[in-house]
Amino acid sequence: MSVVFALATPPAKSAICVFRVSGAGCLGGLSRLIKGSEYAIGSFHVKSFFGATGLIDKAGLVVFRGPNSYTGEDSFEVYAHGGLGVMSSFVRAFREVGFEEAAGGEFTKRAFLNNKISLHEAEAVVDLIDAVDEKEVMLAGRSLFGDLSRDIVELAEEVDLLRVRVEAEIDFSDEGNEYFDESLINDLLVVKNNVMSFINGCVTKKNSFQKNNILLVGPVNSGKSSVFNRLLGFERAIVSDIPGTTRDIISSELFYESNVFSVFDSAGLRETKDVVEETGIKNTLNEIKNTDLVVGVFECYSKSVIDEFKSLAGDNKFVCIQNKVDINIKKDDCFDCCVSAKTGEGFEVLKEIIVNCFNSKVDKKKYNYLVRERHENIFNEVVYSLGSACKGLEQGTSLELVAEDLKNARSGFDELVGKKFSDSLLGDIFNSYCIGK
Ligand SMILES: Nc1nc2c(ncn2[C@@H]2O[C@H](COP(=O)(O)OP(=O)(O)OP(=O)(O)O)[C@@H](O)[C@H]2O)c(=O)[nH]1
Ligand SMILES: [Mg+2]
Repeated sequence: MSVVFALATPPAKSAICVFRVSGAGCLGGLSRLIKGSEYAIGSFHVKSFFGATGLIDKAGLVVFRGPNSYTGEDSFEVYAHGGLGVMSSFVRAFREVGFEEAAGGEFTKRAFLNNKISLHEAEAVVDLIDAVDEKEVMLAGRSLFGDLSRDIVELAEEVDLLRVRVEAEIDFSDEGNEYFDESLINDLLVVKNNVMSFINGCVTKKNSFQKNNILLVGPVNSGKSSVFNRLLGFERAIVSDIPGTTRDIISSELFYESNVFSVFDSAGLRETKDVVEETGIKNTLNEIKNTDLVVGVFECYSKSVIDEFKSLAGDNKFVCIQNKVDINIKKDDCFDCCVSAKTGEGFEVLKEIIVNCFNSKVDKKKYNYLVRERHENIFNEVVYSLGSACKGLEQGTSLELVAEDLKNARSGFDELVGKKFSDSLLGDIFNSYCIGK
């Protein structure tokens, strides 16, 4: 394979930038770049790097010898000063010695092709990089560093053992013997249950990292934008005492106690003849349907008004808060929470209420592994094949068909870890990677 290089850190001014280079022959290019080959494998060195125009930088260097590297190939990493000019100079110098720019995910793809990691581990690498809070890190980390591979191998072996026994039965009956091992049916059910409990311990990104969308709604001027800003901790939305200030839906991310939420501010609802405001109100009404939690912001208590907003929220969770308690009498018994966007009073309680609203069953259940839709589809096929094998044994259908079902189940496990794969599958997986990974 060719020698590829990539900037593994973002192309932005920073203290240090890191380049990765991998591929047979890369160390020859390195000798030209550092004018020598005095380095110990796996040790950190500081070396002068030269391009066609002279010295580029004195930079850190670690050299790896395949197969003891991330990719399984000879490779090296350079830790240079993180200036944009330095980065361009390195890129030029790498090209001059014949290195090619790596595609996204190239390094991990090579690691997979060189049997350094399995396919699902390669997928978990992306999930770990994409993780934006501790919960996501924990789940992605379990798939990457945990026992997922071991569990899959064990289940595949259990299926293999069953198939061997079924095939022995086939040979046996070919020899004219009538004996049938009744325990096979029970053992097959046990394996199927083991597979089912393994699957129950898996969660997809869609379900675990469900978007926590929060929409602030309420009458005009109730202080929605002020509550929005106070939640975020900065002035994102325009606040004014003119009713109908907010027209567009404004959104921002809120990080709280290792949770991430998307919070949306919206136009206050009222009868209006203003065309722009009317559009804003329509947008609010549409957004209510897409949200997970609707937070109604009110200045004072009116059952009919609150009920109206509650009914707009439909099946979505609805939290009703009183704002401006610094100038109004608190109505603790009528609202879920009383706050003042002006002073910040009540916001810790409000954030707790929000977090608890998202403490869904996904959070309560302890999942072992993060999986993808690809895995889910394979799980379905495996369970279907095992079910069909069970039925076949119970109904006394041909043992050849039962063996075939078990073979199909086994092949699903091979697809999971990447023993069986197509080029298009690899393309789908690695195209979502960032350059340099
Ligand atoms: N005293 C006090 N004033 C507040 C509080 N929150 C908001 N206000 C004031 O109420 C007025 C309206 O605030 P906004 O946050 O713009 O209200 P809004 O609900 O977004 O208004 P629209 O976008 O027009 O629907 C502004 O003058 C704010 O300064 C509060 O907690 N206490
Ligand atoms: Mg507003």
